[in-house]
Amino acid sequence: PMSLPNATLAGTTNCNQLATQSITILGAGAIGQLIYHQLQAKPNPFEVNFISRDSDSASLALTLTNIEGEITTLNAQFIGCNDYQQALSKSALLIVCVKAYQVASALNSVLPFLSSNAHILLLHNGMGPHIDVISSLNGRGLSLGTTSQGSLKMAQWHIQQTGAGLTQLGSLNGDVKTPPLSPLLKNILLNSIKNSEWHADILPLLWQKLAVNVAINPLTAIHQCANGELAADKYRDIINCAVAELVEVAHADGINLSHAFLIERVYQVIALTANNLSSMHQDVCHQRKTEVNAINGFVVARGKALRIDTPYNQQLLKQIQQIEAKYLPPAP
Ligand code: KPL
Repeated sequence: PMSLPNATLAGTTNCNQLATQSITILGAGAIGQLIYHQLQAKPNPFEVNFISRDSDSASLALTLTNIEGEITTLNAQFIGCNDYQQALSKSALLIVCVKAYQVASALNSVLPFLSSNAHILLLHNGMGPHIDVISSLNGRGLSLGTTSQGSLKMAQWHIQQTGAGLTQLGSLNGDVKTPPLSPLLKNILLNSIKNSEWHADILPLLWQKLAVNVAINPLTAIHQCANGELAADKYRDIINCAVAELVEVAHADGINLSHAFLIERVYQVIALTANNLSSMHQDVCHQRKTEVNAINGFVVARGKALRIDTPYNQQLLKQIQQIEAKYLPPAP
């Protein structure tokens, strides 16, 4: 790693600031690995490493095949459970790239050791986990993001970037505000992650992305089809109604969205990703737990809290839960 630039150190008397010198990634799946490669591809004064909660420290070779077909292999430091307390105490930014349903438990297990001025960035499909974790952050900053960068695992430590995609990052600007991400770290993220943008108020954009996932993910998983097949007329009503419910719930939650705009967006994504198998379809095919609770389940739960009926999302949620029940052990 390069040493911290003078600009960062000038006038710094706070030992904590001097001690926070790394960017830590929690979750080494396809997106975590892609972000790692992107952070390492540009000059970066911070050391970038992974936290590995259930194994020993190790240095592993990570390979990326980018969209142009170029191959890069980098040695990445994985800090194992015996060493991560010290590593976390030096972390300036923790990027959480685990599945939506793992966010709360993953974060709770590292928070006691995380530097008190570290910032946390959650990057996952769906919405909701930030509501569960925000009260445990002890004054640390929280940002949220969503990415449609395509990243496919060719092998455990070899990913292929399958699509350029957009990454939208930003701050929470609702009732609960947290300290902002430092300009230095924000610039590092925006310079490293191609096609990324920062929004002062990220929640409306997360709701927009949720509308796409609410429609496409469960239907492709239930009907075991590629995204493109949802352009058929027979899915039009259910897509319209599921998105209409989301618009109503978001509105009651203080976020105004246009149904017509979102429907247009859903059909654009269906066309642009026609050959893709959605993440939920893939989860079901591989008999993995899906993110439905953070997608349709979030609309249902927020709807309940705000006294709005969401029968279409409820039905989609139930159908996915029934599929999962065939292969997942019953919840404790
Ligand atoms: O985000 C996606 C997903 O599969 O989770 C879409 C946009 C639907 C692309 O497949």
